[in-house]
Amino acid sequence: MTAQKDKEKQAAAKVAAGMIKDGQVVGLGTGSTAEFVIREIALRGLRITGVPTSVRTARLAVTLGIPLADINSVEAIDITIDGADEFTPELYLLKGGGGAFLREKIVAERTLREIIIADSSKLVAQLGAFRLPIEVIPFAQRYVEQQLEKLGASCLLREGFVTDEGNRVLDADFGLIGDPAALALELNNITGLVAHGLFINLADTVIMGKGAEIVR
Ligand code: ABF
Repeated sequence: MTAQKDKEKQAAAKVAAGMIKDGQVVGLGTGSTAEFVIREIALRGLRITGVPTSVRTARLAVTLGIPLADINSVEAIDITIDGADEFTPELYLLKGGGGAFLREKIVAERTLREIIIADSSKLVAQLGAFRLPIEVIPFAQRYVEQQLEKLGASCLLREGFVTDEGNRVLDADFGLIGDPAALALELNNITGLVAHGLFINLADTVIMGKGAEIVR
């Protein structure tokens, strides 16, 4: 199954790399799927400036010789290519399995064109089979857990994991999420909750493995 998934990730990565033009500022995603497109960018010798979504991605880009810029030094990001843990036909995303979702979301908000690449196992009718990652400041961990429990979730602390911003991650089980947009609004109002993995209206295109078909 992994070999098939890798083939699909590679196929999607090649199509996505074909959308990148020399001279662009390119958001570089995090995760195994995003790694395929970062390697493809280097392989093709695309002359871009990368904005990494994590320390892990920055290290990979540096080893591959891709020039990077600090996100606060660019006026706009032309295109970003990133992965996801789940996506729906409406292009709602659940992201964060890799723990980089705060920076991924900031890059996505600043991107003119957000391209998601994924193998076909990531397409779901409803988000939520994958626990929803929640980034919290340490001081607020128990408070945020209590607020999430009031919303019906059960939370697991991602043991031994610290985000690039020095925060903690709770993986929240809400069950299948009927209205991701409404849940996202609720979560945005919880003090101390720094980010969640629901990406609503942030993806412009999803390129899904198999025939690397473009979902939209
Ligand atoms: C990243 O890619 C994360 O938001 C998401 O969790 C991860 C998916 O990882 P993979 O591509 O390895 O399945 O964008």
